[in-house]
Amino acid sequence: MLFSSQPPDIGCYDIAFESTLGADLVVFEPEGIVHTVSMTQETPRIIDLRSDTVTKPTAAMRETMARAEVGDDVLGDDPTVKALESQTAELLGKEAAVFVPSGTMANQLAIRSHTEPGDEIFVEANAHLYYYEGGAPAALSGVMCRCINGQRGIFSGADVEAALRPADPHFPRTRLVCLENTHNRGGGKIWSIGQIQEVAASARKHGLQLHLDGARLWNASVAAGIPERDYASYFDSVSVCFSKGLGAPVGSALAGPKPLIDRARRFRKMFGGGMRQSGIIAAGALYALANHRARLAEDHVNAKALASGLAVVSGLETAPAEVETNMVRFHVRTMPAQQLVDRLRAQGVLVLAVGPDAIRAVTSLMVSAEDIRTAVAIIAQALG
Ligand code: TLP
Repeated sequence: MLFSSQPPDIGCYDIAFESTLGADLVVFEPEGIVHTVSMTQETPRIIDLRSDTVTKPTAAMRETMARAEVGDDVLGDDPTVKALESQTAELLGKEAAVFVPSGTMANQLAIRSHTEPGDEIFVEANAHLYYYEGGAPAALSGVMCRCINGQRGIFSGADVEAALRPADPHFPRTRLVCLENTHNRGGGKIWSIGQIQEVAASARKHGLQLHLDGARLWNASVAAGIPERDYASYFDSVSVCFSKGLGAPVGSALAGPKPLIDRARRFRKMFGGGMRQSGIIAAGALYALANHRARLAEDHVNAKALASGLAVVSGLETAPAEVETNMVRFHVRTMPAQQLVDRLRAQGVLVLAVGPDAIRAVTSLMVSAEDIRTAVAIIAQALG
């Protein structure tokens, strides 16, 4: 319970730590009558497939966070943050890592640390760090982005070669090539090691650095059975998120060689990302690394099941064979995507429109196999 002795006035208090959905409520009535109401029957369950960022910390994670040893991390005093940074660096086979509040900050610190204003970076046209980060490469690093059109986020060494221009004062200095694995707008697509090797070889031939947006590298690793450090070995820097499928409430990291991470730490302060007793949230990330990585396989099974269920719903187009991790993208043929999103919301199923006729659904530890079956039925009904 959230309180121990004196009941407050009159009201309802959520006592479930795992989730407020389907939770029990303690109800205080006049005359000091206290009773518990199970909401499981009465409240329709919300099935939240908008993102894996909606994951809430479990009771065990919260307990670990509450007990975390902390200190002032900007002064280098937080033992839990230090433990997370060294464990992340180790997992990714890098010399050092820096803990940051968000995946966006990790990516933008990488760009800022690899470049100087006026430089050019190569990004895939749908890359999160270009498409979804508020124009940050221009605003925070003063770089030019040269877009490469990929196939579900994947491009080739030949694409890198084709985009390169000769060293000439007319042109910006090209410094960095960025990849994303898994690729968000590519529908959770995994880069194969062969594809990475090929792009890395072209980049290296021309003296370019490589950054990986590995917000969901954990998913790629579990799905492909390839350790994170094997993927990471082709890159100078790698960003990872603890706050997506891993289920930590906050936090990401940037890993790489020590001089680069020292430089990123300086920019972290400049960007306002120096946190103080951040061991509280780092503890959630450490818990997630230890306990929530292997279970991502369940999310992948659920995403496949969702796509297979939707494949036979008329009015939709989906390709179950393209589902490699925890994301499903489907197209709506009979109404605008947003209209279906609104109808589904009214029925307790949350998804996101990612184009005029495209919808994204993401599985995570917040949804069960049964939720997936329910969601398919509700989506079929909303279209009917
Ligand atoms: N992605 C979010 C939204 O911003 C779209 C989501 O719901 O998928 N890299 C990748 C590949 C991402 O998908 C995201 C978040 C980030 C970086 C940024 O992470 P945060 O939200 O922590 O800044």
